[in-house]
Amino acid sequence: MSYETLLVETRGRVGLVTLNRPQALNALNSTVMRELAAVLKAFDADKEIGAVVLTGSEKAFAAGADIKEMQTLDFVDSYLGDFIGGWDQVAAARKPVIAAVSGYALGGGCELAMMCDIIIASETAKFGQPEITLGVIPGMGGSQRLTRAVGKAKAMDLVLTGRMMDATEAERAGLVSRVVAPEKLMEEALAAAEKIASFSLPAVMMAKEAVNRSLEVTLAEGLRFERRLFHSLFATQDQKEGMAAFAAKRKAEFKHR
Ligand code: CO8
Repeated sequence: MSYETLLVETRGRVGLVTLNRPQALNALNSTVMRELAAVLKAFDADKEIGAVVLTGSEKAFAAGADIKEMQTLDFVDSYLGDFIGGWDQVAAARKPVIAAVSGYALGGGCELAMMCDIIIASETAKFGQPEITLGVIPGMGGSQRLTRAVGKAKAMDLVLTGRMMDATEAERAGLVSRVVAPEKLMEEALAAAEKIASFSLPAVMMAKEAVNRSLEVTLAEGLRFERRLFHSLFATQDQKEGMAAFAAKRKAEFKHR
C-alpha cells in the first residue's frame, strides 16, 4: 500500500513510519492523520510486527497542525465537520509506538508525540504548544497529556507562553525517556523497538494497556486491572517458556512474538 504523506517500511519485526511533508515541516492535516491511523491499524493486525517507530525529518518531527489549511475555518464548520475528530486514533494503537523526535515537535506535533508510548529525542528536539500565539489553544491533548507528563507548573508555562522546551528540559521534565545525539536517534529508537518486539506480544500489549490505564482510573482500580492481566498471562505458553528459559539459563524463544 502506498501513502501520500507517509513513508512506510518494515525492519524485521518493527514497522517504521516516516512523516513525509517536507515542504510544510510535516504539518499535520486530515490526510496525514487518516493515513497514520490506517497504517497503525494495519500494523496492529500484522502478526509479523511487534512494535512501531514513528519519526519525521531531521528538521521537524511535525511543526503542528497545518495552519494554512486551518486559517479559514469557522466555528460552525469545525463543529459540524468535527474538525480533528478521529485524529487521536494514534493513541488507540494496541502495539507499542515509539516517537523518534528530531527538530520541531510543536502544537499537534508535540501532541502526536505524546500519543505515542515512548518518546526518544535527538539533542536537536524542541517541544512546545504554541497555539496561544495563533489565538487558539491545544486541541489534541496538549493541555491534558502534557499536564499528566510534566505536571501543572511546566504545562501551564508552555501552554500559556507558547515557548519551546529543548530536549534536555523535556527529559528533565519527564516528557521524553531518552535524549541521544542526532546521528544516533534512529539507531536507538529502532533498537528499543526491536527489543520490545522480541518479547511475548500478549505481555507487551498488556503492559502497555496497564500503564495507560493508570492515567485514567483510581489507584485501587488500576491495581485490580493490573492484577487480572498479570494472572491472565499465566495462561500463555510464553510465560512457561520465559520462566523455563530463565531456570535453564538460556534465551527465551517466545511463541507469540
Ligand atoms: N502549518 C503549515 N505550514 C507550516 C507549519 C504549520 N504548522 N509550520 C511550518 N510550515 C511551513 C512554513 O509556512 C514554510 O512554508 P513556505 O516555505 O511555503 O513559506 C515551511 O513550512 C518552512 O517553515 P519556516 O520557513 O517557518 O521554517 P523556520 O525554520 O523559519 O521556522 C518553525 C520553523 C519555528 C517551526 C516555524 O515554521 C513555525 O513557527 N511553525 C508553526 C508552529 C506552530 O505554531 N505550530 C502549532 C500549529 S497549531 C496546532 O498544531 C493545533 C493543534 C490541533 C490538534 C492537532 C492534532 C494532531
